[in-house]
Amino acid sequence: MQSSLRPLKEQPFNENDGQLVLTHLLFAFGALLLGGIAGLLQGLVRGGTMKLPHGIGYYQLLTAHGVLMALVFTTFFIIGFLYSGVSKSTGKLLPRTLALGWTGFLLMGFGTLIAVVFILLNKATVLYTFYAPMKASPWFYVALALVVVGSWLSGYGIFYQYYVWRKMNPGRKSPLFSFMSVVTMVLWQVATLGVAAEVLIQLIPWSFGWVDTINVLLSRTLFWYFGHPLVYFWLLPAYICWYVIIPKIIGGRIYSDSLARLSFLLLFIFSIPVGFHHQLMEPGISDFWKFLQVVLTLMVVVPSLMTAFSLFATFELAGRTKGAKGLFGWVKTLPFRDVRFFAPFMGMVIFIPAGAGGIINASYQLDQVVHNTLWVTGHFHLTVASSVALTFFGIAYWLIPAVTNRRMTPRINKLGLWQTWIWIIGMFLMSGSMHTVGLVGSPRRTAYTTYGGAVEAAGWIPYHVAMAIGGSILFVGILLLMYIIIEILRSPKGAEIEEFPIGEEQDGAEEPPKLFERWSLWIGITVVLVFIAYTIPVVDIINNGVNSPGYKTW
Ligand code: HAS
Ligand code: CU
Repeated sequence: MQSSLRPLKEQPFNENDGQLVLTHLLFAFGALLLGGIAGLLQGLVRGGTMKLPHGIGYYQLLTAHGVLMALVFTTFFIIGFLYSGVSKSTGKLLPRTLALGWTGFLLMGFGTLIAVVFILLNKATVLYTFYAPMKASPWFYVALALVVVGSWLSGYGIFYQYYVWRKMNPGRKSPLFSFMSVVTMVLWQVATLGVAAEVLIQLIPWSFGWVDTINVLLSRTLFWYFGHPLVYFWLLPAYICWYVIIPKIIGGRIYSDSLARLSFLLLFIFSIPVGFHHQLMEPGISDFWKFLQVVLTLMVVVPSLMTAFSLFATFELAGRTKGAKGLFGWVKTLPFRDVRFFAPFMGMVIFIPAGAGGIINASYQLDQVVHNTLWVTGHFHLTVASSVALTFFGIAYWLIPAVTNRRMTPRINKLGLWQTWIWIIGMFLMSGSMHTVGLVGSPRRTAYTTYGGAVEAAGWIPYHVAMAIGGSILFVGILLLMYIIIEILRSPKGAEIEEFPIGEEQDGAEEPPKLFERWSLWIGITVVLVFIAYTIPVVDIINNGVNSPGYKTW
């Protein structure tokens, strides 16, 4: 299944659309490189192997790493990827869609630049969750607001394109890719209301000194109202690849279009009213409301299990049509030497233990053991930094050639396979150590310390060293990725154009219910659930929350 053997008769990708997509992707990978440098250094510091020069702080690097990786890399990549698929599946982007996409990009890009400058000036060392009462420069929060507003505009572009497509195609179900893009962006609109409220109503007035104190618990609650769906905003585009792209690459069919749509709708509904599972250990929220949100958290696991089922079905059916025998014979028919498949596939495999770790975190009592330890850091390096990141890398290898009308060469394929292996090995070491040492209590968000020679803490050091080694291997993976991207962009635009793989359904598949595209219904259910899960505790937090002045802890 090497790419050199694939015959291609692809139509050229519209040049204007391609430019918008490519600009987003390159910005994302630039952020990944800078965030990777910060990650490498902080890993080495925490492992006790180096000291930072020129007064650079550990927490300053940690902030840069988190903001650039978790917020900037993901958001820019996702918007670029969604626009590419919307263009591919609904036809070339309309002028208004393009205008919204570019305005969104400029606002987000400008916001990112300001935020990074303030982090580098050491005026915003508040980590990527920017918890109050740590107080950054007000311009850092203004910058974040710009990023959010920019991403809203990008979302409106996708909604507009979808709206026009549906008007012009009455009665037809929308293309699966565009439907999923709309769900992802609707989720994002509803989720970002929380962080927008936190930033605009609380953080900006407080950091400019217009008010003296801030309700800390309210700010964290608004943050996590946003922070949990944020992780699904990262995951859903990876799921788009798994549901829509992968079937085509493996020469199979989408197992069920209706099941895919339903799982996206369930992910949307249940991913929002669950933010308290990040605040299980926080005082000031009563057990009942935490418990209710834990139940909803376990509900949001269901559509991921549906996804796992659907993927296994796709793989097995594809294998059987190729003549696979026995219970697991189909595994051998999968194209492991095609990086477009292999990188996302390893993301799926890793998502099995990663998801199991999430269920542990969500289990109220177990969270008492792991909360604020390196276990949680291990959890999110398996989810977002492995399952999602590997999928995004696997997409980039064909998407960058496809939108620039180039070909993914066999050499790129081979380098991509190497890159995937390097990433897996680095992450196995790093995240494995984080999980293990977290279980014996090593805290997260902490610079190098020997805790005055305490015996328990001495036992953590070898794991921290293993984390540093894993982190260094991952950094090599980032450098190789950069090399691959440059190599792709330097390759000539040839007669053959890389395929944009979009899967098709099984023959004779049933139409999805019309209800699936009645957005008022799904948004309505979500709003009702949010009100049930949040109204009483938030009123309580507003009335009884403790107000605090700001602190500069760095
Ligand atoms: Fe999480 C903390 C619970 C999923 C990211 N999570 C975090 C943080 C991040 C994060 C960034 O309840 C830290 C935030 C911070 O800075 O404090 N998480 C969950 C649960 C899930 C979950 C229940 N998390 C994710 C995903 C993330 C992510 C996805 C990013 C993309 N998480 C928590 C909780 C905390 C938390 C608590 C707070 C902890 C604390 O104390 O602070 C679930 O959604 C997971 C469901 C997933 C599955 C797996 C399905 C498997 C599939 C693959 C199939 C494979 C195939 C291939 C087909 C049930 C779909 C196999 C083929 C073969 C041949 C083998
Ligand atoms: Cu969560």
